[in-house]
Amino acid sequence: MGVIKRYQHGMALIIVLMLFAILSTLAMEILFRQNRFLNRADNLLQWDKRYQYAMAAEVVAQQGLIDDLQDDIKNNAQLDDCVEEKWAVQLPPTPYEDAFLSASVQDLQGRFNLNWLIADSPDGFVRQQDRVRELEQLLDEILPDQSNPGRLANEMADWLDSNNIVDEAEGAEDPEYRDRRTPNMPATHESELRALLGFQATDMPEDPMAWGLLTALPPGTSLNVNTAPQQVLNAVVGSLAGPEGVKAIIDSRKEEPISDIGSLLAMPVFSEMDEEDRDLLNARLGVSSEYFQVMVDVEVDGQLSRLVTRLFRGGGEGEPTAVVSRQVSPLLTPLEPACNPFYNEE
Ligand SMILES: [Ca+2]
Ligand SMILES: [Ca+2]
Repeated sequence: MGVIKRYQHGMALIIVLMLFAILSTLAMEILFRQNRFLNRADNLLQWDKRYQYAMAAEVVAQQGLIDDLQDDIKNNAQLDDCVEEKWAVQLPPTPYEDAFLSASVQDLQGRFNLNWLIADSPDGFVRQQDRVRELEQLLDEILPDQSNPGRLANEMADWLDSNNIVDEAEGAEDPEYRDRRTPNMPATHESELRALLGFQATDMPEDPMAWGLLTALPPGTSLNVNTAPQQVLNAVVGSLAGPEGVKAIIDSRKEEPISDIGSLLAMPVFSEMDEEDRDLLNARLGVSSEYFQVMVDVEVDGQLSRLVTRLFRGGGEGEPTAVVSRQVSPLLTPLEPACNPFYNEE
Protein backbone atom coordinates (compact mmCIF):
# COMPACT_ATOMS: atom_id res chain seq x y z
CA MET A 1 0.00 0.00 0.00
CA GLY A 2 2.72 2.38 1.14
CA VAL A 3 4.77 1.58 -2.00
CA ILE A 4 1.89 2.51 -4.32
CA LYS A 5 1.31 5.77 -2.49
CA ARG A 6 4.97 6.77 -2.82
CA TYR A 7 4.87 5.84 -6.49
CA GLN A 8 1.77 8.04 -6.94
CA HIS A 9 3.57 10.88 -5.18
CA GLY A 10 6.43 10.45 -7.62
CA MET A 11 4.03 10.57 -10.60
CA ALA A 12 2.39 13.72 -9.27
CA LEU A 13 5.78 15.37 -8.91
CA ILE A 14 6.77 14.54 -12.47
CA ILE A 15 3.46 15.87 -13.79
CA VAL A 16 3.87 19.08 -11.83
CA LEU A 17 7.41 19.47 -13.12
CA MET A 18 6.31 18.84 -16.71
CA LEU A 19 3.42 21.22 -16.36
CA PHE A 20 5.80 23.83 -15.01
CA ALA A 21 8.17 23.28 -17.93
CA ILE A 22 5.31 23.56 -20.44
CA LEU A 23 3.99 26.69 -18.74
CA SER A 24 7.35 28.42 -18.77
CA THR A 25 7.87 27.53 -22.46
CA LEU A 26 4.40 28.85 -23.15
CA ALA A 27 5.19 32.05 -21.27
CA MET A 28 8.38 32.44 -23.33
CA GLU A 29 6.41 31.93 -26.54
CA ILE A 30 3.75 34.44 -25.46
CA LEU A 31 6.41 37.00 -24.57
CA PHE A 32 8.21 36.42 -27.87
CA ARG A 33 4.99 36.76 -29.87
CA GLN A 34 3.85 39.78 -27.94
CA ASN A 35 7.19 41.40 -28.52
CA ARG A 36 7.01 40.67 -32.22
CA PHE A 37 3.45 41.95 -32.39
CA LEU A 38 4.46 45.15 -30.63
CA ASN A 39 7.42 45.61 -32.99
CA ARG A 40 5.20 45.02 -36.00
CA ALA A 41 2.52 47.37 -34.72
CA ASP A 42 5.22 49.96 -33.97
CA ASN A 43 6.73 49.59 -37.49
CA LEU A 44 3.30 49.99 -39.07
CA LEU A 45 2.53 52.95 -36.88
CA GLN A 46 5.88 54.57 -37.71
CA TRP A 47 5.39 53.89 -41.42
CA ASP A 48 1.93 55.41 -41.31
CA LYS A 49 3.26 58.39 -39.39
CA ARG A 50 5.90 59.06 -42.07
CA TYR A 51 3.21 58.64 -44.74
CA GLN A 52 0.93 61.16 -43.02
CA TYR A 53 3.81 63.66 -42.72
CA ALA A 54 4.56 63.19 -46.43
CA MET A 55 0.90 63.69 -47.31
CA ALA A 56 0.87 66.92 -45.30
CA ALA A 57 3.92 68.18 -47.22
CA GLU A 58 2.21 67.18 -50.47
CA VAL A 59 -0.83 69.30 -49.57
CA VAL A 60 1.42 72.31 -48.89
CA ALA A 61 3.15 71.90 -52.27
CA GLN A 62 -0.21 71.48 -53.99
CA GLN A 63 -1.44 74.70 -52.40
CA GLY A 64 1.72 76.48 -53.63
CA LEU A 65 0.90 75.37 -57.17
CA ILE A 66 -2.73 76.54 -56.89
CA ASP A 67 -1.63 79.92 -55.44
CA ASP A 68 0.82 80.33 -58.31
CA LEU A 69 -1.91 79.67 -60.88
CA GLN A 70 -4.27 82.15 -59.23
CA ASP A 71 -1.50 84.77 -59.24
CA ASP A 72 -0.93 84.10 -62.93
CA ILE A 73 -4.64 84.43 -63.71
CA LYS A 74 -4.77 87.69 -61.77
CA ASN A 75 -1.74 89.03 -63.66
CA ASN A 76 -3.16 87.74 -66.92
CA ALA A 77 0.14 86.01 -67.72
CA GLN A 78 -0.08 82.27 -67.47
CA LEU A 79 3.44 80.95 -67.52
CA ASP A 80 5.59 78.58 -65.50
CA ASP A 81 9.36 78.82 -65.29
CA CYS A 82 12.13 77.57 -63.04
CA VAL A 83 13.51 80.89 -61.88
CA GLU A 84 10.81 83.23 -60.67
CA GLU A 85 8.13 80.77 -59.66
CA LYS A 86 7.01 79.98 -56.13
CA TRP A 87 6.31 76.33 -56.89
CA ALA A 88 9.81 75.47 -58.11
CA VAL A 89 11.02 74.91 -54.56
CA GLN A 90 13.51 72.66 -52.87
CA LEU A 91 13.02 72.23 -49.14
CA PRO A 92 16.28 71.11 -47.46
CA PRO A 93 15.92 68.60 -44.56
CA THR A 94 13.79 70.56 -42.11
CA PRO A 95 12.94 69.38 -38.56
CA TYR A 96 9.28 69.05 -37.74
CA GLU A 97 8.44 67.54 -34.32
CA ASP A 98 10.26 64.15 -34.36
CA ALA A 99 10.79 64.10 -38.14
CA PHE A 100 12.98 65.58 -40.84
CA LEU A 101 11.13 66.56 -44.02
CA SER A 102 12.69 67.36 -47.39
CA ALA A 103 10.77 68.05 -50.55
CA SER A 104 11.05 69.30 -54.12
CA VAL A 105 8.63 70.05 -56.97
CA GLN A 106 9.24 69.26 -60.64
CA ASP A 107 7.49 70.24 -63.85
CA LEU A 108 6.57 67.11 -65.79
CA GLN A 109 5.86 69.16 -68.90
CA GLY A 110 9.56 69.96 -69.20
CA ARG A 111 10.23 66.27 -69.92
CA PHE A 112 10.09 64.12 -73.02
CA ASN A 113 6.62 62.57 -73.13
CA LEU A 114 6.81 58.94 -74.31
CA ASN A 115 3.19 59.22 -75.50
CA TRP A 116 4.21 61.77 -78.15
CA LEU A 117 5.17 58.70 -80.16
CA ILE A 118 1.48 58.16 -80.91
CA ALA A 119 -1.43 60.36 -82.01
CA ASP A 120 -4.98 59.69 -80.88
CA SER A 121 -7.05 59.33 -84.08
CA PRO A 122 -10.38 57.67 -85.03
CA ASP A 123 -8.31 54.69 -86.20
CA GLY A 124 -6.76 54.29 -82.76
CA PHE A 125 -3.29 55.28 -81.61
CA VAL A 126 -1.18 55.89 -84.69
CA ARG A 127 2.62 56.00 -84.42
CA GLN A 128 4.45 59.21 -85.32
CA GLN A 129 7.73 58.20 -86.90
CA ASP A 130 9.29 61.68 -86.53
CA ARG A 131 8.71 61.50 -82.77
CA VAL A 132 10.26 58.03 -82.67
CA ARG A 133 13.45 59.55 -84.10
CA GLU A 134 13.35 62.27 -81.43
CA LEU A 135 13.18 59.63 -78.70
CA GLU A 136 16.03 57.78 -80.38
CA GLN A 137 18.12 60.94 -80.26
CA LEU A 138 17.37 61.52 -76.57
CA LEU A 139 18.04 57.88 -75.63
CA ASP A 140 21.29 58.05 -77.56
CA GLU A 141 22.30 60.92 -75.29
CA ILE A 142 21.34 59.31 -71.95
CA LEU A 143 21.83 55.54 -72.32
CA PRO A 144 25.22 53.78 -72.12
CA ASP A 145 27.21 53.41 -75.36
CA GLN A 146 26.46 49.73 -75.94
CA SER A 147 22.65 50.32 -75.96
CA ASN A 148 20.61 50.38 -79.16
CA PRO A 149 18.49 53.55 -78.94
CA GLY A 150 16.97 53.04 -82.43
CA ARG A 151 15.65 49.63 -81.52
CA LEU A 152 14.31 50.81 -78.14
CA ALA A 153 12.55 53.85 -79.66
CA ASN A 154 10.84 51.70 -82.32
CA GLU A 155 9.88 49.08 -79.75
CA MET A 156 8.40 51.86 -77.63
CA ALA A 157 6.25 52.97 -80.59
CA ASP A 158 5.01 49.41 -81.19
CA TRP A 159 4.33 49.12 -77.45
CA LEU A 160 2.02 52.15 -77.69
CA ASP A 161 0.47 52.02 -81.19
CA SER A 162 -2.88 50.27 -81.66
CA ASN A 163 -1.79 47.88 -84.41
CA ASN A 164 -0.06 44.58 -83.89
CA ILE A 165 2.31 45.04 -86.81
CA VAL A 166 6.02 45.70 -86.48
CA ASP A 167 5.98 48.85 -88.64
CA GLU A 168 9.71 49.41 -89.03
CA ALA A 169 12.76 47.22 -89.47
CA GLU A 170 13.25 47.17 -85.70
CA GLY A 171 10.39 46.81 -83.24
CA ALA A 172 8.36 44.28 -81.27
CA GLU A 173 4.67 43.42 -80.98
CA ASP A 174 2.84 40.59 -79.18
CA PRO A 175 4.30 37.65 -81.20
CA GLU A 176 7.83 38.78 -80.27
CA TYR A 177 7.08 39.06 -76.57
CA ARG A 178 5.54 35.57 -75.98
CA ASP A 179 5.39 35.94 -72.18
CA ARG A 180 3.58 39.29 -72.03
CA ARG A 181 1.31 41.53 -74.09
CA THR A 182 1.88 45.03 -75.45
CA PRO A 183 -0.67 47.48 -74.02
CA ASN A 184 -1.27 49.20 -77.43
CA MET A 185 -2.30 52.36 -75.58
CA PRO A 186 -0.60 55.37 -73.93
CA ALA A 187 1.96 54.59 -71.22
CA THR A 188 1.13 55.52 -67.64
CA HIS A 189 4.73 55.81 -66.43
CA GLU A 190 8.11 56.26 -68.09
CA SER A 191 9.33 53.05 -66.42
CA GLU A 192 7.37 51.15 -69.11
CA LEU A 193 10.47 51.71 -71.21
CA ARG A 194 12.10 49.07 -69.01
CA ALA A 195 9.43 46.53 -69.99
CA LEU A 196 10.45 46.63 -73.68
CA LEU A 197 11.79 43.46 -75.26
CA GLY A 198 15.17 44.97 -76.08
CA PHE A 199 15.77 46.71 -72.74
CA GLN A 200 18.61 45.04 -70.82
CA ALA A 201 19.91 45.62 -67.31
CA THR A 202 22.99 47.14 -68.95
CA ASP A 203 20.77 49.77 -70.64
CA MET A 204 20.11 51.60 -67.36
CA PRO A 205 21.40 55.18 -67.67
CA GLU A 206 24.64 55.72 -65.76
CA ASP A 207 23.09 58.72 -64.05
CA PRO A 208 19.75 57.58 -62.52
CA MET A 209 18.61 61.23 -62.64
CA ALA A 210 18.34 60.79 -66.42
CA TRP A 211 14.96 59.11 -65.83
CA GLY A 212 13.84 62.63 -64.95
CA LEU A 213 14.15 63.58 -68.63
CA LEU A 214 11.28 61.23 -69.53
CA THR A 215 7.63 61.15 -68.57
CA ALA A 216 4.27 59.72 -69.63
CA LEU A 217 1.49 62.30 -70.11
CA PRO A 218 -1.50 62.38 -72.50
CA PRO A 219 -0.29 62.21 -76.17
CA GLY A 220 -1.00 65.84 -77.15
CA THR A 221 0.53 67.52 -74.06
CA SER A 222 2.83 70.45 -74.91
CA LEU A 223 6.48 70.88 -73.91
CA ASN A 224 7.13 73.86 -71.63
CA VAL A 225 10.11 75.71 -73.15
CA ASN A 226 10.73 77.51 -69.86
CA THR A 227 11.44 74.34 -67.87
CA ALA A 228 12.78 71.80 -70.38
CA PRO A 229 16.42 70.75 -69.83
CA GLN A 230 18.76 71.09 -72.82
CA GLN A 231 18.71 67.34 -73.66
CA VAL A 232 14.93 67.45 -74.15
CA LEU A 233 15.09 70.66 -76.22
CA ASN A 234 17.81 69.06 -78.39
CA ALA A 235 15.44 66.21 -79.24
CA VAL A 236 12.23 68.18 -79.75
CA VAL A 237 13.38 71.60 -81.04
CA GLY A 238 16.83 70.62 -82.32
CA SER A 239 15.36 68.01 -84.67
CA LEU A 240 13.45 70.78 -86.52
CA ALA A 241 15.33 74.02 -85.87
CA GLY A 242 18.86 72.73 -85.27
CA PRO A 243 21.18 73.62 -82.36
CA GLU A 244 20.70 77.34 -83.11
CA GLY A 245 17.01 76.98 -82.25
CA VAL A 246 17.83 75.34 -78.93
CA LYS A 247 20.39 78.02 -78.16
CA ALA A 248 17.86 80.77 -78.96
CA ILE A 249 15.42 79.33 -76.40
CA ILE A 250 18.06 78.88 -73.68
CA ASP A 251 19.49 82.38 -74.24
CA SER A 252 16.13 84.12 -74.22
CA ARG A 253 14.83 82.37 -71.09
CA LYS A 254 18.03 83.38 -69.27
CA GLU A 255 16.93 87.01 -69.64
CA GLU A 256 13.34 86.42 -68.58
CA PRO A 257 10.76 83.64 -68.93
CA ILE A 258 9.40 83.14 -72.44
CA SER A 259 5.86 84.49 -72.23
CA ASP A 260 4.43 83.32 -75.54
CA ILE A 261 5.37 80.91 -78.30
CA GLY A 262 4.26 83.30 -81.09
CA SER A 263 6.95 85.87 -80.27
CA LEU A 264 9.54 83.13 -79.71
CA LEU A 265 8.89 81.76 -83.20
CA ALA A 266 9.14 85.27 -84.66
CA MET A 267 12.88 85.21 -83.87
CA PRO A 268 14.98 84.93 -87.07
CA VAL A 269 16.21 81.39 -86.35
CA PHE A 270 12.61 80.18 -86.36
CA SER A 271 10.99 82.57 -88.84
CA GLU A 272 13.37 81.35 -91.55
CA MET A 273 12.19 77.80 -91.03
CA ASP A 274 9.93 75.84 -93.33
CA GLU A 275 6.38 76.97 -92.52
CA GLU A 276 5.12 73.45 -91.89
CA ASP A 277 7.89 72.76 -89.36
CA ARG A 278 7.23 76.07 -87.64
CA ASP A 279 3.51 75.26 -87.31
CA LEU A 280 4.51 71.94 -85.82
CA LEU A 281 6.68 73.64 -83.20
CA ASN A 282 3.88 76.11 -82.54
CA ALA A 283 1.54 73.23 -81.78
CA ARG A 284 3.98 71.29 -79.63
CA LEU A 285 5.54 74.02 -77.50
CA GLY A 286 4.05 75.97 -74.61
CA VAL A 287 5.07 78.34 -71.80
CA SER A 288 3.00 76.95 -68.93
CA SER A 289 2.31 73.58 -67.33
CA GLU A 290 -0.50 71.51 -65.89
CA TYR A 291 1.34 68.38 -64.78
CA PHE A 292 3.69 68.47 -61.81
CA GLN A 293 5.51 66.10 -59.50
CA VAL A 294 6.00 66.51 -55.76
CA MET A 295 8.73 64.44 -54.08
CA VAL A 296 8.81 64.22 -50.29
CA ASP A 297 11.38 62.40 -48.11
CA VAL A 298 10.51 61.83 -44.46
CA GLU A 299 12.91 60.59 -41.81
CA VAL A 300 11.81 59.56 -38.32
CA ASP A 301 14.29 57.79 -35.98
CA GLY A 302 16.61 56.96 -38.87
CA GLN A 303 13.83 55.33 -40.90
CA LEU A 304 13.06 56.81 -44.30
CA SER A 305 10.10 57.00 -46.67
CA ARG A 306 9.69 58.70 -50.03
CA LEU A 307 6.38 59.75 -51.52
CA VAL A 308 6.25 60.73 -55.20
CA THR A 309 2.97 62.39 -56.17
CA ARG A 310 1.96 63.44 -59.68
CA LEU A 311 -0.60 66.18 -59.96
CA PHE A 312 -2.81 67.70 -62.59
CA ARG A 313 -3.31 71.39 -61.87
CA GLY A 314 -6.67 72.28 -63.36
CA GLY A 315 -7.13 75.76 -64.72
CA GLY A 316 -10.83 76.60 -64.51
CA GLU A 317 -13.71 76.09 -62.09
CA GLY A 318 -14.79 72.79 -63.64
CA GLU A 319 -11.24 71.47 -63.67
CA PRO A 320 -10.06 71.00 -60.11
CA THR A 321 -6.50 70.11 -59.20
CA ALA A 322 -6.24 66.35 -58.83
CA VAL A 323 -3.69 63.73 -57.82
CA VAL A 324 -2.89 61.57 -60.85
CA SER A 325 -0.75 59.03 -59.00
CA ARG A 326 0.99 58.42 -55.68
CA GLN A 327 3.97 56.15 -55.36
CA VAL A 328 5.79 55.18 -52.20
CA SER A 329 9.24 54.39 -53.51
CA PRO A 330 12.48 53.21 -51.94
CA LEU A 331 15.17 55.86 -51.53
CA LEU A 332 17.67 54.68 -54.13
CA THR A 333 18.56 58.13 -55.46
CA PRO A 334 18.81 61.59 -53.95
CA LEU A 335 15.73 63.81 -54.14
CA GLU A 336 15.32 65.18 -57.68
CA PRO A 337 16.28 68.87 -57.85
CA ALA A 338 13.48 71.43 -58.09
CA CYS A 339 12.12 72.25 -61.56
CA ASN A 340 13.88 69.44 -63.45
CA PRO A 341 17.12 67.44 -63.30
CA PHE A 342 19.92 68.94 -65.44
CA TYR A 343 18.03 72.24 -65.78
CA ASN A 344 20.77 74.24 -64.10
CA GLU A 345 23.60 72.20 -65.54
CA GLU A 346 25.32 74.79 -67.68
CA1 LIG B 1 3.09 48.61 -84.46
CA1 LIG C 1 1.27 47.93 -81.06
